[in-house]
Amino acid sequence: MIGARISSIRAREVLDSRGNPTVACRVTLSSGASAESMVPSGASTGVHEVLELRDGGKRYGGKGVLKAVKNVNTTIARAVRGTDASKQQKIDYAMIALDGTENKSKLGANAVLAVSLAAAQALAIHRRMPLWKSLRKTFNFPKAASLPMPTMNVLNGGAHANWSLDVQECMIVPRQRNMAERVRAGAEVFHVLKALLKNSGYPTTVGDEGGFAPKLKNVEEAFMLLVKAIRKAGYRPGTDIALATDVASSEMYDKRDKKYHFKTENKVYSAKRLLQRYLEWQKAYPLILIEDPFGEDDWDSWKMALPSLSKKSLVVGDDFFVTNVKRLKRGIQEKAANAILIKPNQIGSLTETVDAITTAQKAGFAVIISHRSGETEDTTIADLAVACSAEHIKTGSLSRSDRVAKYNRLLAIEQEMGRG
Ligand code: 2PG
Ligand code: MG
Repeated sequence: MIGARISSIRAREVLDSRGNPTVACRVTLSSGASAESMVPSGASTGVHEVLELRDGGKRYGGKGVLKAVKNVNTTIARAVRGTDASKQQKIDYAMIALDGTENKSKLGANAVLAVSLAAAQALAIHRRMPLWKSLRKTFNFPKAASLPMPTMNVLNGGAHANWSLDVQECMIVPRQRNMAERVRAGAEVFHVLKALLKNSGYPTTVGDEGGFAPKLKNVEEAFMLLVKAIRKAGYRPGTDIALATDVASSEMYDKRDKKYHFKTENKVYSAKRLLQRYLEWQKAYPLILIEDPFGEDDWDSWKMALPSLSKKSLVVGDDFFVTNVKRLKRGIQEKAANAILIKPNQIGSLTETVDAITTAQKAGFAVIISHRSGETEDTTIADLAVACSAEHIKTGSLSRSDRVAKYNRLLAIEQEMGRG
């Protein structure tokens, strides 16, 4: 493509929403089109994720990313410069080959993904297209573009909020017809919830993903509060706004006794007993999505639970699949889940991310494009969700610019699609 050759690649160290260093990368094409990406970072990371390269030592408590930055500016830049940015697969596979490891530990997945995203963003500018349209052109997604249903994490727990709740996320899922109405409904419930918490004497400070983090009695109380807030805001629970949860149960699984430890509630569950509790939640609340109900290597429990759990909810693998096609294919074959959470930095390149998305879609799995708990102002996931017509996007609560940036981008995309 004329003018789309990569002429320069330049990475630098910036901060994420938790104040930790992360990689930013600017890619400039021969036409002059130029864009800068920033990569996110997780806290409750899956053991099977690719490696995020950190410097160690004293700077930033060991979390510096100068090694990853250097890898971009030297090794990767030398290999990728001159490549046509419309050949995303070629760029990504060149970096994968250069790295040569299973988990991108040589160059760092944060280095590789930063280049991968920036190349796609610069190409969109070169093509004079919004990113979602350009991604569709590059990857030829089979389904028509569509706006995802947001899953909004308004009550934060687990590792994101100092274990105020045993489950990591209690989310609301506005189901209105268009994005502007979904964002409005979400924000209205968020503010009603804040008032409810305040009136009951709970703190209304927010956790890493912008949701409230009160120390509630148990998960049921969290769901009850959400239903109350939905009603009070003038919406019908289930019909207008449903519920979702990320149990993030790998954080609670103990390999020694093979049980799930709800530390805050002081309860211990076998997988069978835990499934019973999930089924009770489904009976009492409009719970349409359950993420990581079982541990990342507890395959038998996933398989045991799917037939009953999937009657009312999407059963979503996050730490379980880690956006990895190999794990996903096993999950499809063994009937372990019916949906996948997609996080580009779990696998480390756009091409591999899209591979996971299309593999999932072919198998009839639902796709949820997701942020990380450590985020930046980069909004690529909003465009990706629309481009591949994901059923859902998970990008936090209705506060903090790192979260709201993605909702604002979805609002802009709705207008770009001529639907705003
Ligand atoms: C998750 C994510 C995002 P983290 O578990 O789904 O909400 O958290 O980025 O900390 O892995
Ligand atoms: Mg998760």
